[in-house]
Amino acid sequence: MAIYLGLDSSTQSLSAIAIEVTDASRRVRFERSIAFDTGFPDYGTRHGVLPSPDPLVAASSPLMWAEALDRMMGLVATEGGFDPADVSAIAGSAQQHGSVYLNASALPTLVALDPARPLAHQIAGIFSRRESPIWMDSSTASQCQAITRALGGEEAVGTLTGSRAFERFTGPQIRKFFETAPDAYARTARIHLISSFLASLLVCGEAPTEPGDASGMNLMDLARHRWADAALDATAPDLAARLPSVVEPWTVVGPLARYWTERYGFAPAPVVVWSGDNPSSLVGVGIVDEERAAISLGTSDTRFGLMRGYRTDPAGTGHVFGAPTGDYMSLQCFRNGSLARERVRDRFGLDWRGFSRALETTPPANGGAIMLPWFEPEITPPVAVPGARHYGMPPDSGAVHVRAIIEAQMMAMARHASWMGTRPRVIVATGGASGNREILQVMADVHQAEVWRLPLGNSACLGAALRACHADRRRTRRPISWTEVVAGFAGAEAADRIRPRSDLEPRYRALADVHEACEAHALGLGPDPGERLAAWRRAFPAE
Ligand code: ADP
Ligand code: XUL
Repeated sequence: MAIYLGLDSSTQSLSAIAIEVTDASRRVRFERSIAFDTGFPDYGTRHGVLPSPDPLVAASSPLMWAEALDRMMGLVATEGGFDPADVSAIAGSAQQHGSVYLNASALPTLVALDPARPLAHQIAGIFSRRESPIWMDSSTASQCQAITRALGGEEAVGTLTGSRAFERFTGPQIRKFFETAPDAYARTARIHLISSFLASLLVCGEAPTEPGDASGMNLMDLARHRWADAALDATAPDLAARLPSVVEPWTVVGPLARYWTERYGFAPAPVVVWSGDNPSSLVGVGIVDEERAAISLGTSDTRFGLMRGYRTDPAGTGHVFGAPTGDYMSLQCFRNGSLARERVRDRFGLDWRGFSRALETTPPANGGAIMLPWFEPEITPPVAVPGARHYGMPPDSGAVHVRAIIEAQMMAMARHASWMGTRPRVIVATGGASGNREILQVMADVHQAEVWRLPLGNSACLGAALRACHADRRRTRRPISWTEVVAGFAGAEAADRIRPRSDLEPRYRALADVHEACEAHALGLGPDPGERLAAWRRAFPAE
């Protein structure tokens, strides 16, 4: 029997999933989440983010993430329902792009941790920057411009690193830190991604990163899987010495350190290099070929898929990351995901049941009501000045607003992912909101694809456990194919399938054009879409 532990430090919570894999059976032994806001109220986060007077700034506390890891490892040991010494390997994932800044005392402190005392008490002094910028930060526009200029333009940055320069990406964030706090930058010995920081805590050393998460930094040469000197030079001085190394995604970083084995009774199990939540989700939803795509409805909404060859988005809003399989993955990220849905829910005094009922009682395509739900600055398309925009919307109907936000989110995902070049017949849905079947029906109808819902909603965390399994089997010379790794947990047999209503195809195809026109108008790039909307209404009168 082998038990594999996966951890996921997301925007709002830390989760753990332990799976048991034998030749005959596969099952989940333990699943748990701790929400940061309620589990660690002393840090004062809201939805996992520290309050900031500047709407463009978003940061969180690396010490809180460490404390959460300590508490979760204790829960796995005491409530897992298995002997912690039976855990065969551990891997993890984390929200992407966020960075953690450590001073020179970090390594000696980690090496000397006392298993009798809580982790957070011992490591409070290892940071050269108390707060970590996270993916919701959009305060680095000038740094993005400077990096883009230095590297020869947007296309050049995209081709080299897999993405044009984005505000939330780690490189622009590092440049801002160097520009605004040069002394603290000088005191920084190591800059980690959140994933490599947490893996470093598990091995009490300096964990490397891997191409999946490293490609979210605007610093790695994506084709070569190594830091790109030109990108490092364009970002901050002496950066190479401050970054972790990049290794293959199945690399074992080291054994679980004495702090964890003595404190909680784990064996010194191999710790596999951690990745980002999106690459981890890719295998967590069972995507090991190009035929299916995935949509994650979490704090951010993301649409992603596996890519065998390397191609970038000509429009510049998409990303190419490394995949845990060693291939590439395409990804489109939307910032106004779950928190925007919650805004609409709360504005009309609904709970999630009421939200679902609104979707059931409103007609598909909503009589042409279009909302652009940019409550916060948006990533896709880039919107710096927040504010939801409405076209043809009755102002007071909660039900119409509910359908409008879901349809708009789905149409935006379908349109902005067209560069990926595949029109998947199956979309696997994951993330907190994928528990809502009515939302998934709209997803199926707008994309005209069958939507699969898997039994475990937290695919990033499951993906981490599956990566631990894959790496352990490689390590012990019993290699296992990715198809075999995901079977039983995220394969077709496990899915609840939601079919699209094919009669809605012309209606949504035409509405997507109206949505595009509204988006262009709202961005100042196109004329008033009133006439387009009226024409749509004539073509598809209310039934
Ligand atoms: P993350 O991993 O980014 O922290 P999750 O994937 O755990 O986030 O998703 C959390 C979100 O799921 C919550 O913010 C909430 O809005 C959403 N959610 C939970 N249940 C439902 C539901 N029944 N319908 C719609 N959304 C839901
Ligand atoms: C992806 C992105 C988010 C974060 C948080 O580029 O910014 O999906 O990984 O989940």
